[in-house]
Amino acid sequence: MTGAARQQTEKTLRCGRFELALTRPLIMGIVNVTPDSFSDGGRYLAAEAAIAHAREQIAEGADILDIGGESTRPGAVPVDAKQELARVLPVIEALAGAAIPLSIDTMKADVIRAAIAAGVSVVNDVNALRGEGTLEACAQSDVAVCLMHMLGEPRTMQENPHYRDVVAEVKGFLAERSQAARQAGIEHERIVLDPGFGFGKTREHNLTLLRRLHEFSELGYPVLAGLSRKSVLGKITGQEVVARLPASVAAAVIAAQRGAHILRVHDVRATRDALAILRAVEGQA
Ligand code: HH2
Repeated sequence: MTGAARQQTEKTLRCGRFELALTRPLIMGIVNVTPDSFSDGGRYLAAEAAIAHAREQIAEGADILDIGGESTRPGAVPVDAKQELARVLPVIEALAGAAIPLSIDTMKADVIRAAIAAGVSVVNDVNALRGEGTLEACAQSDVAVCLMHMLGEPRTMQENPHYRDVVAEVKGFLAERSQAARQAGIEHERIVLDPGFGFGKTREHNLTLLRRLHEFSELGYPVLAGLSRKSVLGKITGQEVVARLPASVAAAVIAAQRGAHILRVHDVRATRDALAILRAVEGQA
């Protein structure tokens, strides 16, 4: 299943000066420069701490680093572009010469433009480039874009989410957003899609999306899965956010087996080792 699902999509992801082969699942390390992220809020708020954490993730085998200055956890308080940039720009500038692509996790056009100017190669938008000017800001450059599904907005998204058919509806949304990106001039090989685990989804919705993740590869784009430390894992295991490493690694492996091309994780080394076992068993070591 892993190989088959992956082969249906593009073989490479074009992002700025980088071209990433999609022949094995890639690891996107999370660098949160926020006071309130759900799992590591406040830990890396100081730029130096975030930069050191990012360098550690590169040494551990991250393929991409995703830098975020605004929490999107349920109920999170929005920040303005100025504040977000003050958090992320020093980190991007310090890492811009890294050997791997940097991604900016944002929903704002001003942040996208400044981050691209500072050297990011990927724009990861949990709002799927629906915000004013965001599509244009990406189309005018050569960055890759990650388009994610979210029901509602972070403040209210976990208040009784409802779908008739969660896979069909999320797929329909991602098909529409990838079409919009293409029409704006973003080429096929610069687009990644993400079902958005935890963004307006119940435990059952998340489990259905993971169980049927391979169906998202039918859209013809690489698929990103972000399950690391999320509350669905806590609901199943009963573990607090700090104790969700084993569950996160299991979820990453399951996502990879179901065709995920990129895994967005907090714990790079553990995920890398687990994926190495999967590849060895599949005879692709
Ligand atoms: N999840 C989070 C943030 N950004 N981007 C994508 N593409 N997919 C995801 O699943 C995703 C994401 C939430 O996780 P985290 O960054 O750890 O927390 P917070 O939003 O509280 O900073």
